[in-house]
Order: sequence, then structure tokens, then C-alpha cells
Amino acid sequence: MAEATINKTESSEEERELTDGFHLIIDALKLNGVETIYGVPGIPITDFGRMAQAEGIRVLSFRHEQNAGNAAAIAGYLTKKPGICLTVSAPGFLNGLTALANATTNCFPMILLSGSSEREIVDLQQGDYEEMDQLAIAKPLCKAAFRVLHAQDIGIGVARAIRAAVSGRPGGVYLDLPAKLFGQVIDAEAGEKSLVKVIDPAPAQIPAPDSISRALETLKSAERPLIILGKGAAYAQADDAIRALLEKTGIPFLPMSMAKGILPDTHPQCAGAARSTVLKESDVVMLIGARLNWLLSQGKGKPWGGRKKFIQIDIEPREMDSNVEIAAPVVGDISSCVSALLDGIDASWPAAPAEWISAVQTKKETNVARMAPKLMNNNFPMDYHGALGALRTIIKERPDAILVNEGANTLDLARGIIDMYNPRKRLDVGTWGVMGIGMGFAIAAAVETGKPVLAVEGDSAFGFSGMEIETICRYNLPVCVVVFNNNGIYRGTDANAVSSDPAPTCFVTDARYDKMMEAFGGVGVHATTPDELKRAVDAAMDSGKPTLINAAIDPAAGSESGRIGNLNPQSKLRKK
Ligand SMILES: Cc1ncc(C[n+]2csc(CCOP(=O)(O)OP(=O)(O)O)c2C)c(N)n1
Ligand SMILES: [Mg+2]
Repeated sequence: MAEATINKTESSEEERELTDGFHLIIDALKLNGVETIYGVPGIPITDFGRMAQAEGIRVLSFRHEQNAGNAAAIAGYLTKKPGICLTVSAPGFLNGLTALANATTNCFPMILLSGSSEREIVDLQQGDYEEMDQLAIAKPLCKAAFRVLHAQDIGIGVARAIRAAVSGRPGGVYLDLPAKLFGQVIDAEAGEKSLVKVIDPAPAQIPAPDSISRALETLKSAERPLIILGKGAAYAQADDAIRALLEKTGIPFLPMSMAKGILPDTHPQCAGAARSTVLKESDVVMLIGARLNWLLSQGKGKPWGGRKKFIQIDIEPREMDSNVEIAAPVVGDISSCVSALLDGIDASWPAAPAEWISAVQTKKETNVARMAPKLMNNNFPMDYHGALGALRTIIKERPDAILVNEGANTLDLARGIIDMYNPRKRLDVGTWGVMGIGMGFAIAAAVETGKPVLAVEGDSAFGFSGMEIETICRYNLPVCVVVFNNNGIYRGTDANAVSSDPAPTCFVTDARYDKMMEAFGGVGVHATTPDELKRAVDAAMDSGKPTLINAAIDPAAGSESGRIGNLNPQSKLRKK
């Protein structure tokens, strides 16, 4: 007994004087405000996860690294702090890498921390356990990649990763942590001194005054102005300034998918319901945190009607002229740029051209009226419009809930039909249109915000991350997953003319995804009409219990590739 006490005292004295790689990484993360790690355990990071949890960091264990990575990425988007994903070496790292690349493409700040094998063996390609030159592989797929070899460099390594992730245009950063690093022991005081607290990790980038006056002149000259809000605008959390700019100018605005809700979709200036008209007929377009990529037809061609003058606000100078000439580039962080524009808008600013405003309004009213009856149907079998009409009411009644959305028809129709009322409440497939973000995004949204989450998932989309419903149940998160089950990808009706194999786009007919949720102790519901669906979602949102609703959708209701079927290559031979 006495001996045990002495040993304990001795060892705690030792701990006071020495520290190791494990603890230095944890201390560096904590010093920089990291509260949550999303990951999957295994060699060489199992103990690291345990220790991080013991030191008060929330460590959420997933079933696959891609989902943990997507969780970290969206945590970064929601908080403006890098989301942290932790993986093992080679295969775990690669599983996380898709999420890191996706985060970079979407400008979400995220850090992938992966354990790696012995450098000496990896570099000589001598066949180590999970051998892979992870740093080299990560480099072209993310914003920055670093490796830390010595415990005394952990502080700087973590600081560089954080700053790289959030400063300028945010993105994904890879930090390689070789197994040997974790066990390295150094003097505790020297260790503490080596840590770096990142001061002002994303400094404001003030736009040049000339660029502001040029932008204001261009905007003033417009006869048919339009403002397009991208998810960069949502990320900036400059909601009040953006609203003031829009309302002071009275210009119609179009929110990109994840920018929905910066101002409510029901705002009188929102031109979402007249999208094709405003793109085609506008003459001056101001882009705020939106890129002229494929989602905006690269700023040219048929959807845009004729040549326009573009004003573009972006933190990345190289974004300008990426596809078409930008008449008024404004480079800086969105908050600073929008504030500077606002300063230049006084009482003498001309009212938005009345003819244009009323043309947009008329178009909106026609389109909304055409859609309305479709959304009120209570058909059996359920179609997308009936089901989404019900979910639209849910979000209207619960505007604080977070909507996660992926699929093809399930995505494209939900985007158009479900109005958003608050910023950063719609999380979806983003720039790549990637399937598999669903459960990772839903988990992080619940964890980071504490708000209820409604995940509206195509049955195919759900399959990419579906096993994480166990994670949702394990952490008892307020997530309601609605699977739009139409027996397949786009439709469940394709036939195979030559064998008994199902067509490539078809799944098991009438699968019961709700039973999966029950297997983990969650609530499973099978809904076959919009009324049933509405009742089930309301119950889930009221209770906060992990719920999965299998919403049976008419397998013939969807269309090929949702709204982007035109992107499918066509052979001239087939057309003959
Ligand atoms: C990672 C990835 N793999 C494949 C695709 C191609 N893809 C686009 S949508 C989709 C699934 C569409 O089916 P579903 O989710 O059931 O939606 P539905 O149209 O049936 O409502 C797939 C596989 C993709 N976008 N991302
Ligand atoms: Mg489907």
C-alpha cells in the first residue's frame, strides 16, 4: 500500500516534468479552441483519441472516415474554425481524403490529422504496416499539407495547419503525424513554451477603395441588376450587412443552394422562383461569395442570355476573370467588402428600376402559383412534390432546424421547394454534387449547433453514409433522417433486357430503411403519404429522438439525373 503510494507520487512528479507527443498535440489543439474531434480509431491514434477525450475534447467516433471527414468539414463551415478529422494511416487516411478534397473545393476549413507509418521504412518502400507516403498524396488535393517529425515542432505544425485552413479562402489542410511522434518525450516546460496560439487566424482583408467605387458605379449604371449570393456569403456570417446592402439597393437577389436563408426565401426581393428569367435578362450581376463555376454555367451561354457586366466579391484574387471578364473585381473578405459598399450607398442612391422589379415579381408569382397545387397533393403513391410540400411546411414551422439534403431528384426538387428562413441552415452536396455527405453533415450540425436536424436523403444518397445512423443513435443526436425511397437512383423502374440482374440504377424493391434505425434503438417509421410523413417528422422533431422515416416515393416519379440530365454525354450514334 505504502509502496504503491510512493510509486504514484514518483510517477506524477515525472509527469509534471516531462510531456510527450500525444499530450502536446492535445494541448496545442485545446490552446487553439478545438473542442471536438471527428474520427475513427486504430493504430497509431487509438490512445491519442482516448487521451483527448480524457483531457476534455469531445471525441466522436464514426464508422467510416469519410463521414467523420464530412462532419469535420461542415463543422468548419458552421463555426469558421477548422473542423478536425482524425484517422489512422494509409486506408483510413485515404477514406478521409475524399472529404478533405471536397472541403477544399467547397472552401470549408478543415484539418485532417492522420497517423502515419515509419518514415525510414516508408521512404525506402520496405513494406511497413499501412505503408504510404501520405503527405505526397494529400498535397495536390488540399490547400496545404504539413508533416511534424519532432515533438518540439508540434506547436508550430498545428498553428500552421489552423492558419492555412481558415485564412484567405478557407480549405482543407493535411497534417501528417508519424507514429513515432506520439511517443516522443520532451521537457514539459519546453513543450509548453513551444505551443503557439494562433492570433487572428483569419485576418480581415480590406478591399481597395478604388475597387469599391468602381463596383458602386457599375451597380448604379444597371437597368436590370441582380445580386447572386453564394455559400461564401453564408460562411462570412456577415448576415446583417448583406441584408442591409440588399434592402438599401432594393435589387433582386438569387441565393445559391447553401446561401438560401441568408435572407429568407420568402423575402420580397428573393428571385429564386424566377431564376432563369433573372439570369437571362439581368444586365449587371454582382456575385457575393459565389463562383462562376458549372453551377452558374460558367457565366456564359444560353442560361445567361447575352453579355453582362459582372461585379465579383471574393477573397481570392485569382477567382476574377476565371471564366468571363469581371468588370468590377472586389477582392477582400466578404464582411469588409459589403461594409465598404454600404458606406458608399447614401440617400441619393437610385431606387431599383421599377420596370425590372415588377417583371421579376410577375414571373415569380406565375411560377409560385403553378407550383402551389402540386405541393398540396396527398397522393398515394407519394410523389416528390407531395412529400416535399409536407417537409416545406415543417421547415416553415421550425425555421431554426438544419436541413441536410442529398440525392438527385430528392436534392434538386427539395432545393427549389423547401424555403429557408435563416442563414446556414441548408447543408448539401455543394460544388461537386457529391453523394455521401448526409450523415456526417447531420451529425456535425447537431453537435456544433445543438439544433434539430432534418436530413432529406435519396435512397441512393443515404446508402453512402447510412451506417452512421448507429453513430447518431450512440450519441443520441436530434437527427431525423427521411429517406426518399423510390427503389433506386433517379427512378426505380429501369429494366434489364438481357438477364435477371437488376438494372444498374435499381435497388431492392420496397426496402425498409426504417428497420435499420430500429436495429440501433432509434425510431423507425414507414410513411406512404405526405400526411403520414408530416406527422412522423413532427413527432421526431418534437421528441428529438434519432429517427429514420422510410418515405415510399413512386418509383416512376423521378427524372434522369434530376435537374442536370443535360450533363450526361450523348453519342451521335445513339441519336441516329
Ligand atoms: C460520390 C458520388 N458517387 C456517385 C454520384 C452520382 N450520383 C448522382 S446522384 C446519385 C444518386 C441519386 O439517387 P437518389 O439519391 O436515390 O436520388 P433520387 O434521384 O432517386 O431521388 C448518384 C449515385 C455522385 N454524385 N457522387
Ligand atoms: Mg432514389
